[in-house]
Amino acid sequence: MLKKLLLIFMVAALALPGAWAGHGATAAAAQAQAIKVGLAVGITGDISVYGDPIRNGFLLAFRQISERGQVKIDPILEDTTGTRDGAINVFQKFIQRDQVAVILGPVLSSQAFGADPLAVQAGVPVVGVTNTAKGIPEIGPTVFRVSAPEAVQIPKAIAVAKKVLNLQRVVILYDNADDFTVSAYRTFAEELQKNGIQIADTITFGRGDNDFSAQLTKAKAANPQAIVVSALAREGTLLLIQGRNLGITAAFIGGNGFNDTNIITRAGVAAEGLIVGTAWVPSAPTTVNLKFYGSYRETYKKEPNQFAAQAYAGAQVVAEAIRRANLTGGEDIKDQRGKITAALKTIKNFETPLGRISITASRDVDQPRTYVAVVRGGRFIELTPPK
Ligand code: 1QQ
Repeated sequence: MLKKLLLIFMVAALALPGAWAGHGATAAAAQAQAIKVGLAVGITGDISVYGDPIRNGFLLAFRQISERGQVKIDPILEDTTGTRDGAINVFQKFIQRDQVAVILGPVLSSQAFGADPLAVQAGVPVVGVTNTAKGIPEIGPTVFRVSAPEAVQIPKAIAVAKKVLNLQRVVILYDNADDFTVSAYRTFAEELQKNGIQIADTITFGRGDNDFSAQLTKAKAANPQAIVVSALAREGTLLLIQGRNLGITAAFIGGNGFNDTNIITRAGVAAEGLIVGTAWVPSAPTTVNLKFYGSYRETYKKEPNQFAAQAYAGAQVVAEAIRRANLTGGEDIKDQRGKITAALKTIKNFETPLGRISITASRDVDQPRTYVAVVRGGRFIELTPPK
């Protein structure tokens, strides 16, 4: 099991240039007590493929922020596993035992719907970095997210896929046991209808299933041009592999659950041609993204993915809110939580690897530039429709 990880950061004497250039609160930060930030991540269990890059993104950002020395942050990492109860337990520890000032996470929307209400009740700000279902900020007045919701991403993916594949007829396969996959399924169905694309069949499965041959056989029989899949990574990977083994040649169009390079590694050629809406591409040519991409590869000896980039962005946003809140660490914990909540609302046009993002009046993210990607040659590349 993962031990509680407690990093007490040294404060550098001088602020370094970069995303924080122009702010000179170094002396105040040097005097301050560290502000506790809870990181709720599914490190073990069926969502560990997501948890690994998310943890890495958080820790990389906080290490770089501490090196700049403008805010003093004590990140506390806890494993939620993949369950709703796991997230609830971690939130309880963070709120009561650790007395954190702000929480980043949890990974899944289904976990957020269970755990975020505890934070709302205690007045603790929560910033979701990967929750994309409808209704996340609406959980309560201290809930924010930096992850572009599926309601924004799916319409773009369908519009591009329609042009690229001349899409007229699809089958939908979705996991009816998870809040995010159900929410994304509804958005897919709505969007397909709006675009006049026929849904020849709608077939369900459940999180934890291993054998999808019945569903895939049914899907194949409907002879679609594409199979639209709303799934988490584990089931999504199995669906791709088993679908190709059954001789399905139709394209696969996936939701946010597929935004993971591990799926490509595991599914191999079965992942080729997969189309997804994505909040990040490695090639985004901004200074902050190039720095993130390079330092992630150098630190972890692997490629970052969308989730790592979103975690990094979320940690940046939280650190910036702490800086703006002008905390000394000596305040009452209620005061810290309230001031960080207020400061989060002031984040506008803030430079991250996702581009310049803003927190809207309804505490959702406004991310002007998002992408549609396709797997080609074992990598996600941006997919642009023919003119
Ligand atoms: C959600 C998601 C998942 C794919 C996050 C890893 O988007 O649960 O909202």
